[in-house]
Amino acid sequence: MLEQDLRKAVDVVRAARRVLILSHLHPDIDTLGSALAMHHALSRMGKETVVFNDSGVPPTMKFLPGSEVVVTKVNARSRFDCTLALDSGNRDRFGGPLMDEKQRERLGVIIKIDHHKFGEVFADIDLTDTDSASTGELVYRFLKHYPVEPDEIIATNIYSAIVSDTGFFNYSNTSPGAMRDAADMLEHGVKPWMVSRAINENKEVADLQILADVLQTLQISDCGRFATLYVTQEMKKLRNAHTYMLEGFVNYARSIKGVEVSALLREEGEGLWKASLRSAGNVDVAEICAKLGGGGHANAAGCHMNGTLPSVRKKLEGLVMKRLARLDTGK
Ligand SMILES: [Mn+2]
Repeated sequence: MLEQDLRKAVDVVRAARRVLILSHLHPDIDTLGSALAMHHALSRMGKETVVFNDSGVPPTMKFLPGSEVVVTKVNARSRFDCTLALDSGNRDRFGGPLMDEKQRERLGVIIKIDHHKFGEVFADIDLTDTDSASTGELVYRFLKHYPVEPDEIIATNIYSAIVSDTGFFNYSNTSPGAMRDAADMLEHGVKPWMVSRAINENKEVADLQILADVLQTLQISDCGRFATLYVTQEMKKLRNAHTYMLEGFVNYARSIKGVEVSALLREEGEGLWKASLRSAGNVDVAEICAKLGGGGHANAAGCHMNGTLPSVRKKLEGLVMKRLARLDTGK
């Protein structure tokens, strides 16, 4: 992220009266926490904000303070001085008003704040920092330019964003900066055990039932380094399970000794699959997903794929094996 772009964006937001805040489809806690922290801070600065998410807030994220302000429709006549697009590098992933070129004018200056690799150029000001573990940290850095001290509401949203994207400081993206920012949030009133309970210990019976079903689909490559799980629409229907319940399932496959890459294949439609990949650290799965039109981080990435389940799995396995072979030969 360029310091001069950051300053420009800070000035644009300072001068803005009406701000549209966008978070990505099928939201995670980083995108929503970032959006809500931004909303609270800007509201306290006297600005009018609209917080939009095309998929709405999943029940598992309603604990984020202020989540009730999120709307799934933006009035077609509203105009904004600026629009903040948080936590995705792909314009398509925001849905809603960003999708329509004709509506672009009413969105004002578009500012992207993100930490994903291989993002597209769609914003007027791009504040992407791929070294940041979460967008929540970038929002905190941004807000430091204004005289608003984080209160418990802002702090809880930023803290939740950081812990969710670092897996409670377990993933390889965990950095001194992420921990320092999280510690700052504790100074501003966050109760970490409450966030942990809200994220980890708030399950429905169906959550465990669908997990049990999905674990049955585990398949490991002959070499033992690539593991897949899948979930069909039929399986979801049987348990009355929602997509948000599948969050984190892919990590079970990665947790097996010797597995370097895991994938969860989720059926989205006839022959259409959403692949979520996780790496144990050596293989850059963002690179693999970028080849298939997706994106993400080195250790967590995703893409869409077409075909039958065996063909999709075979294609992924081929790409993973190629990467592993290159690693083995040190190229
Ligand atoms: Mn993120």
